[in-house]
Amino acid sequence: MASTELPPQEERPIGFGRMLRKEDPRFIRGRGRYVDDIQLPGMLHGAILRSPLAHARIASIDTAAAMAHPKVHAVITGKDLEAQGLAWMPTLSADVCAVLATDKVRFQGQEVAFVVADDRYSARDALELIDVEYEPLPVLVDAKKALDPDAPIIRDEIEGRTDNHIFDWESGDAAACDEVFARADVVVAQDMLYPRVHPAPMETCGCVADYDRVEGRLTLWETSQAPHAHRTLFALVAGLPEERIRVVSPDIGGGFGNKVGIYPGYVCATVASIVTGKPVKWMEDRTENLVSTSFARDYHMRGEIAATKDGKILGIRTRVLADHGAFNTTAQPTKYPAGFFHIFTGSYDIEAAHCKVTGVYTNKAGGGVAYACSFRVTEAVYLVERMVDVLAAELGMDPAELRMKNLLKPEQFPYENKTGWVYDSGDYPTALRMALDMVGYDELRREQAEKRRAHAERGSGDGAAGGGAGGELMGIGVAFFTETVGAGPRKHMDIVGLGMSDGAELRIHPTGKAQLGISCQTQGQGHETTFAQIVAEELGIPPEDVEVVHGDTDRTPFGLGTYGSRSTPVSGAATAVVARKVRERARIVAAAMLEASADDLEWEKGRFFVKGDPSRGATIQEIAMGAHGTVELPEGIEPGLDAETVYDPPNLTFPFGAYVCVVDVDPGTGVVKVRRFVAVDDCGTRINPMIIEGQIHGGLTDGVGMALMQLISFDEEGNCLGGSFMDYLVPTALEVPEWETGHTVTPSPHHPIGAKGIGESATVGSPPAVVNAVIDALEPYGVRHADMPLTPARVWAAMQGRAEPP
Ligand code: PCD
Repeated sequence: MASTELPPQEERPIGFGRMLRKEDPRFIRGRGRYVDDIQLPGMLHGAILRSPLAHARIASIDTAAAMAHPKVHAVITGKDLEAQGLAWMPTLSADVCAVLATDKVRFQGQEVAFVVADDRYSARDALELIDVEYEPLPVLVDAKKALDPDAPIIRDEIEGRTDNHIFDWESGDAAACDEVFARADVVVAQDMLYPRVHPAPMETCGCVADYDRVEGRLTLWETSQAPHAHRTLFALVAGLPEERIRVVSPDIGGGFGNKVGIYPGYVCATVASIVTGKPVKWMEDRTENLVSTSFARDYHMRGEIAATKDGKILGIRTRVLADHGAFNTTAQPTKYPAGFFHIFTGSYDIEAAHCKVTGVYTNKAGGGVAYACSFRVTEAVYLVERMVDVLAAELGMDPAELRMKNLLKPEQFPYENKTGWVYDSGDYPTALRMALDMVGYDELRREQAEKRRAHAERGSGDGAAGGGAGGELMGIGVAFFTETVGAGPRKHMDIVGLGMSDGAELRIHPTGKAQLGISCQTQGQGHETTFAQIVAEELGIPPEDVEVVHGDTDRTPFGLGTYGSRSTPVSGAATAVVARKVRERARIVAAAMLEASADDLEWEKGRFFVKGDPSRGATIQEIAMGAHGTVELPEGIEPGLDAETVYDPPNLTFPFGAYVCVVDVDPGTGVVKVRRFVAVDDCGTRINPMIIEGQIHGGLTDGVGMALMQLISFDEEGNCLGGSFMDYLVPTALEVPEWETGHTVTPSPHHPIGAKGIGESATVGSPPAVVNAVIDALEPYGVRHADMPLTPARVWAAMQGRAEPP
């Protein structure tokens, strides 16, 4: 079957397998319901006044003219919020962040005032009537200068603060590293930047806040990847009773980590609703989303790798400077300020590893979220996969062969790496071999050798200036990655004190139809389908008959939300467990119905029958009716089949993959064309291969964007240069090849159905594959590294021996 084909309707799965997404009819008919579709009677509209300057003291704010606008209902400033103790709010990372600036602004685009008007146009018009007097301050843009003694202090509102230092964090064993580096034949080092990028979901962030003054009840429709966590934080921050807060995440137009945090707009809209007594909608525009909401990455890394001369990797160490912007609004489990960066040992059997990460403030938007990445795994994978290629170049070894030599072996699992992660399962060499076979690696290397010969003959040196002289440069990039997804065991992981377990509730109606309530939130991944498939697999109720409820705190059990590819590993496990509980209840009911002992019953998908007499049985639908009907149940057994559970994962899951990218670089222009891309992924048991492929296609496209196009940069004054899609380039079908995907299946031993996450694998694995390919293409020019994004200007500069374009 071709990979995109679906089985015919009569073979559709009652359980795992390809099936069309249950949610798609409403999306393709334009019936999705996003936050901005919500219209409430009497609803007002909010807009945010943002700072044009990156660092400035606020001398005064005059709101009189805006207040006088006939359609304006309220203008809220930091001073107003201060009176309620709401001018600052806690971040997800033990810092505070300004809701509306009081003393000064700390990045361009920071929230300064909130206007509430009859409609969004009037609200925006009135922003221009607010008069803010700023006194400019020196601006800190370069993270490398953040700790200089003469650097401007960004967070001088914090008592006693005299620098821009946020944290130092270490993992691994520095002394053990020193020892292996001392005895290694070869040591290579490389500085690299994983630049600031932005999740840029199709739908920007926004909310509708509706505070009922009589009932004291707040309903908040939000673009949130974590409705339950948001409700708890709203209760803690605003002092509202948690049972009177309902957070609803309706359809979400992409999250990618951008919708994990709580943004000032949500708080302002809530305050505005309390003040005006009316529902208030706030939706940001594209530029607001790009300049003010959570960015990702911005890791300045120095990697070092030590090896023997025949290519056995002995140790790896890295020093990282992390630019967190003006507020530490990154979202990471409390114990790990650098997220899961300490999985930078990658997929290799390494004797010693050490990392040290230093976080600093700069005059940029705060963040450092896991954009399609489980808490900084992306940075870690990029580091190690680039370093392996740098080592291969130094040793003159083929990068695929060097990887094969160092990959963990199947018999080493479960494997504890040198920074304490226990990889659950894997068969790495098989995946790499499959990827190399699929792409025809040896043949490609032959083609490349030929092209390089021709190129050299025609004189590669002046190719750059000469517009195509010497022909195209061909590059082949290999990357192998291991992820750590499914955060996570409560004993190790929490976010602001909330343990990372997830609940699930399963109701079985008398007619045998089911309703599953889950705490995670789909943003496009297709949970309404795949979670129904998990129930179907466990109970034999067709997925069409299982309604999946999510994204509404009033209707679903508590849990930490969707990010870090945790839904399948945690909520998916909860779903399998709760379905098994239902099955065990069904066994007792079936025994009563069949007048047999529960132990004498056997289960086949969807039906219990008496051992040795398959004709005496009851389907799950019959049992459901029986359980709700008048069947006499044993002492102490409650009627019905409903069950609930809370799942605390014993470990994370460790999906992995082998990627090969082929590029052609035009030596005259530096334009990179991705010719082919082969991705072999392993996410353990596959629930819906069609959805998995969709996830991978999307992630690969994102990865090409990061590697070649996307960048949020700033000028010396802190002006954001990536504030629109004219400057911040997101990839389209034109920039990407026809993806070639393959897979292996190595189930997770501790997950009830053996599944691992997949949502972020491709964004994690593809940037190093693309960059490795481009650097490989530039081999005739002696290029060892160039930083992303590898735009034509940067590639061309690298060919001239320069790090940056002029
Ligand atoms: N799956 C299957 N099987 C397996 C796994 C998985 O089937 N084994 C599927 C599921 O079920 C779903 C999906 O697939 O449906 C995914 O999954 P996961 O991996 O678990 O993940 P989740 O949690 O669900 O999700 C999340 C992710 C993330 S994280 C991100 S970024 C992104 C992804 O997801 N985002 C998004 N993807 C996506 N897609 C779409 N469409 N949209 C969006 O937004 Mo972060 O951290 O937030 O940054």
